[in-house]
Amino acid sequence: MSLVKKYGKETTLSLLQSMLLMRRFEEKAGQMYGLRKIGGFCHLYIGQEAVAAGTIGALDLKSDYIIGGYRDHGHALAVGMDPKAIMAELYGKATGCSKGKGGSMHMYSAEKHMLGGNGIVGSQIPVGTGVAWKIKYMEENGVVLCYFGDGAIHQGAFHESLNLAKIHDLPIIYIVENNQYGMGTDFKRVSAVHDLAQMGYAYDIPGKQLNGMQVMEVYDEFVNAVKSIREKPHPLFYEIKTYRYRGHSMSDPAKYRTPEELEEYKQQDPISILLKQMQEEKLITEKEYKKMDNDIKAICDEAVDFAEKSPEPELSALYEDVFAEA
Ligand SMILES: Cc1ncc(C[n+]2csc(CCOP(=O)(O)OP(=O)(O)O)c2C)c(N)n1
Repeated sequence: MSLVKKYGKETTLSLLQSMLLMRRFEEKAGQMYGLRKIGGFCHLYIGQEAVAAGTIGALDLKSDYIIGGYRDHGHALAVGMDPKAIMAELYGKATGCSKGKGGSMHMYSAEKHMLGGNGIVGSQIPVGTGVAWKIKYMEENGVVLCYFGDGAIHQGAFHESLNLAKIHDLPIIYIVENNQYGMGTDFKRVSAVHDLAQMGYAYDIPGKQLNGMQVMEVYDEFVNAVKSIREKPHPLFYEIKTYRYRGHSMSDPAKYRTPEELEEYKQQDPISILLKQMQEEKLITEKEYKKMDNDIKAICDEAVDFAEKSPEPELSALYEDVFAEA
């Protein structure tokens, strides 16, 4: 049975909707960045949507947590954060999810268990491991999904974290989103190991490679992985092969790859693939898809309108949220 059939209309529609929201939101964000409405860094996730949708779709965010790197708009949308608060954060407005003081790399929501948005490459790996330790210590039932790029996998903190996670059997899934490039560098030029799924084995953590353009494969795997961790806590490691259509950030012309390569990946677009699979199983019509797309575009327009009309943070806000009350 196909995975689309196995999971049915409700689940597949929600995965499609989640990916489409990420895509349309970021197209809009890219456009607003071009108009200089958004300043600072802006790392788009376009092309990688199936990773966030497929993995986060398998969670229960009442007990589970996610933490990631600076390419975080997609994850923030996938956990259900308000697109208005995310757009306002990009605009640096007081109504943003981090009060306009974080920007693109610091999407955060305590309510949705989205622990960021971290700008230092690899810094989320020990922090996520710490959250998994807290879950185990407090005898909770949650799982942490910790995302990072292929550029983060050689950080010392990665190795220390995996070692600790295995020693204490922590409920964490490490996910390397291998989009094949760091900041202008093909990962094969900087990585002694090219099959990154192997990296967990050095710490006796099972590793697996997934196709990050096939959302249903990612989702199916994560439904089972999360279930196995809830039954008995342990760490897991996944390399999810994906591709970003845009440059590293808005200022990257992406000259390190050929137009043909980019085109080849666009032919495996995760949204088009799921749409086609759903159409084949008669789970969506062209008309329903068009309506979904228009509704999502309206949500993104509304987010821009909200951000435009929101106030700048007060100057005094500079001194707030610097220290936590103890
Ligand atoms: C510790 C540290 N070193 C360097 C940087 C600058 N930097 C930002 S992103 C990046 C490349 C990361 O690539 P990857 O993890 O593969 O993620 P991608 O951008 O491809 O999603 C670098 C070197 C940083 N933010 N932190």
